[in-house]
Amino acid sequence: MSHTAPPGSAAQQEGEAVSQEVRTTPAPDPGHARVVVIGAGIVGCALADELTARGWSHVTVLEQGPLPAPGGSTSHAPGLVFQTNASRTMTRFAAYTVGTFRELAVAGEPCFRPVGGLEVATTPERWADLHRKVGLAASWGVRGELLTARQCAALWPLLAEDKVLGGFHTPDDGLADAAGASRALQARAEARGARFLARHTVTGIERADGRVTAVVTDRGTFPADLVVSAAGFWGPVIGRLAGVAVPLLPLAHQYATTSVLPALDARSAAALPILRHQDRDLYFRTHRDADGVRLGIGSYAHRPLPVDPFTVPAYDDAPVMPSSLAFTPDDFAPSWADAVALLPGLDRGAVADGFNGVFSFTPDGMPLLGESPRLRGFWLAEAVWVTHSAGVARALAQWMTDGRPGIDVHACDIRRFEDVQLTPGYVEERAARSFVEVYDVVHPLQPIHRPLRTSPFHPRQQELGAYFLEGGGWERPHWYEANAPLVDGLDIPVRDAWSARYWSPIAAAEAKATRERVALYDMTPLRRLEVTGTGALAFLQRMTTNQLDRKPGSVTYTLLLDEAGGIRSDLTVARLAPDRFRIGANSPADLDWLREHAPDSVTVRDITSGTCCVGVWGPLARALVQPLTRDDFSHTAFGYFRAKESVIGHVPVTALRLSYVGELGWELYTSADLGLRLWDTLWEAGRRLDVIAAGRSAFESLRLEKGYRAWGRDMTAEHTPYEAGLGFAVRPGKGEFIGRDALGEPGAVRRRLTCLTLDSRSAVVLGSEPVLVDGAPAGYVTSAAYGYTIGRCVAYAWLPVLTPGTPVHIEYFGEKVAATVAEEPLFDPRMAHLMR
Ligand code: FAD
Ligand code: THG
Repeated sequence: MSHTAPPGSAAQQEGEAVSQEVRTTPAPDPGHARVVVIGAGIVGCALADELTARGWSHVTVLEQGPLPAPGGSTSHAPGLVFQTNASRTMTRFAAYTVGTFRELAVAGEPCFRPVGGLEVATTPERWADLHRKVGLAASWGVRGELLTARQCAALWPLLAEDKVLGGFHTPDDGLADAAGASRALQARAEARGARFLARHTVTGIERADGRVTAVVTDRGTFPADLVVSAAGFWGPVIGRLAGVAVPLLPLAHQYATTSVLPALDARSAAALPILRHQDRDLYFRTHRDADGVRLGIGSYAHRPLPVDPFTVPAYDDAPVMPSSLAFTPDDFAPSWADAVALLPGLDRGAVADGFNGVFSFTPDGMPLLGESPRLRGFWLAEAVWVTHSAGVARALAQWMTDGRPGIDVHACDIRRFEDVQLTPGYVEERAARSFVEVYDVVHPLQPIHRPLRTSPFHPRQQELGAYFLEGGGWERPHWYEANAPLVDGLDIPVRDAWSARYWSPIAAAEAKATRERVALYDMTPLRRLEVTGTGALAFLQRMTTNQLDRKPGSVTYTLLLDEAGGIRSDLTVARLAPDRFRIGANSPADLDWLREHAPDSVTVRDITSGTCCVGVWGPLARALVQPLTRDDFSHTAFGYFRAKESVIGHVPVTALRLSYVGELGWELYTSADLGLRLWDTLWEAGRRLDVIAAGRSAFESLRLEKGYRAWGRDMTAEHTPYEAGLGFAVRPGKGEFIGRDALGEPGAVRRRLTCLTLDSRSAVVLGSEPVLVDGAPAGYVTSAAYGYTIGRCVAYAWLPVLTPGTPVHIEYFGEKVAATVAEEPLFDPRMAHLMR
């Protein structure tokens, strides 16, 4: 990439003076800090194990039920572990859990049996999805291969071969004994000094000055420096005691056991892989007892059966256990028929036993991890499956120990939710949907049609036929049907069914109009922070990597790093006045991270909701904007990466000259009440230039052509700036900043965020696919989009350092698609489009 060096002052900050401007929370001392873990299910036990392994010597686990089977979800989880997940982090949590459980045994019985996993497809859609899943497995390092129907039947003799199109076999998946593993982990933690107290019901969380101080139980109070709620589906109850929203919904899920099946002999049954029949929301495993072999059948096919965590009976009042509700046979009847259809031999048996087991679901299906921003010292480890338990425990223990989880957790972080996503109605509705979709083929862009947050431009967007998808609670236009006539005559490759979903050829027309004329982009969902106060400059200098000591009116692209040099976020920082900065940020965690470190002389505010932003981009952007303002918007008077307070028509705006799509233009910000007027003013003035509104689909294409990274997808805290190709935003010489000392040499990287182009002009990939170098998996795609200007699909991927021109393959639905390492950026390397 070519980058213009900011012309900022070379003045060096004095290290000492600056460091006083950042509040540093003293790291908890594992030797002295008192940790109270609430709940001794698999998560609490694994956490006690990981904490004590790191030298935490005052760990107390409080459990309301008896030990070792306290009555939570773990007590009777059938323990199927399928590692492959759309999320790389979840897959790695699972792989670590398998590794941990494999080393554990209770009374000579192993806590994990690697019988392998088999997912069968009975519909073409699922069969196609299994091809995609093999790719995910390869991307994340899980062994697996596709099998023919005959091979599936050889592995699972009961299968109706004629019903099956094929299967996905993962030899390292298997069965966890969750209750046994809990015992083994508890024993290991106790041997290192942890204390487990059964029959202690937590009834209160004491706090002072925004910190936890103690946990109150029915049998006394336990002073605590750190508290972790590992209370499973009781999470919201503990959350209420702490004044912290815990966005999960407990739902019952049916699990049945058959009568003894003579067709299954003990020896062959012991080797049967765990089996998933996701087209019918079913999974299977075997159970052996003195009488013979039975099949356990789990079903997600039934109606959502929500449970109010506040009315769950206490252990002694529950008929079986608090997490086990009475079986509802009517709900199971269709699943039984589906099971018999797949495994015809079953019709000689019957359902002998069953229960409706309760566990946690969240609005996005991901766990709830991390320290609450509302209450310091109060951590959550909720909505975690057995499958991910030890991996989650490791990340959390690491996080509590040195402030870094050691793996990208942003999609699991409790801070990922907006306030509006924490309301009970939202949580209940979305969590129930997570239940319904748990085994569905889910497209990465699959929409949720519930307008929640809308920008002031929303009515105009609707008039233009916007196709909306949700992001961060926002309705975001992906393209506008009004632009359909512009598609005529464009040469747009035909797409396969999967990549054609939630996509339209209109995106190509919008991208073209942006490169050739001018387009309006709704940038309102971009998170905006304001940092003010006498210490603001010194504070931001210390928090970020680039030189911000430049004159008011400057805009700087800069990074937030953690102490290990991992990228926590990338920001644009506009210095609007000596003590006033406007930041374009990413996740909600950015706000918390800055607030946590801000000294008293600095105020950090999130101003996203009260404001809005429209990007006016394209070669005609100046022709559109200049007549609307009395300020000089010429290149000399309003340079690239500069900011100005101005007026557009009657609307006061803050204008930033930058563009994530790589074209001339401005981001124009104003207050939300004036947004519609701003949009209309621009739209009216733009008519003579054939201005269009353009959506995120074009935006993605344009930003990838220009080589601009998206935090959370292309890079995370697992990556350093030099690896991510962002060394230009790092000024190690400017003075102290968080992460500086861990950075190393720019040239010393062993992997790189690498730009690839697909060789065939009609091929596309979407992201998360494995990349093969010399035929072997060597990395994975982060973002991908068709580059309409360059006429090829662009894919960014994490790969070992490769020279441009190196041929590679990307595996897409089982096909090996040829691609080539490219010099970046692909579009406008000389910056001619931006510097005019
Ligand atoms: P729990 O095991 O529920 O532990 C929480 C503990 O907190 C409980 O023991 C509870 O008593 C205690 N507690 C709560 N409130 C208090 C309080 N106020 N004071 C003190 N203690 C308190 N996962 C898989 O990975 N694979 C599967 O195949 C699988 N199948 C499942 C099948 C069924 C039928 C069910 C119900 C779940 C299944 N799960 C499966 C999910 C899995 O069981 C859970 O996600 C997991 O066990 C949760 O562990 P936990 O430690 O968070 O919660
Ligand atoms: N607009 C604003 N803030 C933002 C974004 C934005 N903050 C979050 C995220 N998006 C940040 N990402 C980028 C990525 C690239 C650029 C801007 C924001 C960019 N980079 C130029 C380059 O790499 O050549 C310029 C870099 C430089 O001169 O230092 O423009 O969309 N407000």
